[in-house]
Amino acid sequence: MGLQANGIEVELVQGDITDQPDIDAIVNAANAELRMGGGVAGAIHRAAGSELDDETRPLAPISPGKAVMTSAPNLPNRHIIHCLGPVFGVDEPGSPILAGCYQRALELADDAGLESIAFPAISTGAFGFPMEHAAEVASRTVLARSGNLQSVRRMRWVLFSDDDRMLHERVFESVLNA
Ligand code: AR6
Repeated sequence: MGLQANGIEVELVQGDITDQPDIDAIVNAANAELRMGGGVAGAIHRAAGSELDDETRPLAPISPGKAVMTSAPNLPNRHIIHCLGPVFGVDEPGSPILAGCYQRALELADDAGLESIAFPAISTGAFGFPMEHAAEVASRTVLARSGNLQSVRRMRWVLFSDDDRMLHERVFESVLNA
């Protein structure tokens, strides 16, 4: 389904973050070492291969709430933006740290002149954030930050299950249409 925030298109789809060929930058739910992991980081590093490790090694480690950008070897996108989300209940305060991830990723994409960016639901897997709470943080950050963007015109959330997509649809609709 399609929503808008300050004239920017916001899409919520069910799918795999490594299969978004019409998007300039995909976001990785990274670990601090920017290495292969489970979930999103596993899928991205598996698809990208060792060329990605060569790029990320000198940029690591990063701290919670931070993001760095690399190229996207062997993927259909121009860039990967690696975000380290907060571990729920450990990296506190969790909500502003998670909001910082989204904000920095949007800034990096915008500074690079990119038109489109696709996010997974950062911190909602291994890092334990409740999905609804994370969706509220993501949608509020979009609402707060989308007015400052110069080049980004399209944002997509790629949710792994249809239940997660429906939950995001409900939360984003209520925040963006309030
Ligand atoms: N495409 C889209 N979403 C996915 C995919 C995929 N291919 N795979 C999983 N998800 P997670 P985190 C969903 O654990 O919580 C890693 O091991 C998943 O269902 O990838 O930020 C890293 O190495 C969940 O809703 O990220 C870190 O150590 C969401 O993406 C740590 O986990 C995020 O799940 C990061 O944990």
